[in-house]
Amino acid sequence: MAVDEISQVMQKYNDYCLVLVIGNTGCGKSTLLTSLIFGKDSLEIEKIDGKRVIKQKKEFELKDLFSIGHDDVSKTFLPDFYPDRKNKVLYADIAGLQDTRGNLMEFVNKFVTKYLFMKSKRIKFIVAIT
Ligand SMILES: Nc1nc2c(ncn2[C@@H]2O[C@H](COP(=O)(O)OP(=O)(O)OP(=O)(O)O)[C@@H](O)[C@H]2O)c(=O)[nH]1
Ligand SMILES: [Mg+2]
Repeated sequence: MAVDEISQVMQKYNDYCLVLVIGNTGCGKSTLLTSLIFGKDSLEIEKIDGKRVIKQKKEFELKDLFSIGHDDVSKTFLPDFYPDRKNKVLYADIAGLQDTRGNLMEFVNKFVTKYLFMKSKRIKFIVAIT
């Protein structure tokens, strides 16, 4: 998702309820949203570099879902969106707090998240605590 596409998405789905997860980087926001949308069967456990990590199953990766991290570097940057047209819900996978990639990323993340809140008529958010 490019920066200029964010405003287009927010405009297109302006009557949808925005659903997002707020929490520190790496707390499982992308994983939780994937599970909320497609159910826990969309996920599997895989060993990467000797560590057990949760991943999207191959068939769900094809749907261009939210990226799940598997190392110590923050994964999500600019938000990825998934519109649930039946229920008029727009899921947004946003960057985490305390981004490991530095202050500039942290600043952009805060700016983008504030923008989403300002542009939404209705919001439901989950606070994830680790
Ligand atoms: N044990 C366990 N690991 C989890 C759980 N949820 C996510 N993880 C793992 O935590 C790591 C980070 O998950 P993400 O979903 O990418 O976390 P995030 O909050 O989106 O991270 P950023 O996008 O970097 O801010 C991945 O390796 C997941 O497999 C959980 O409920 N239990
Ligand atoms: Mg993420």
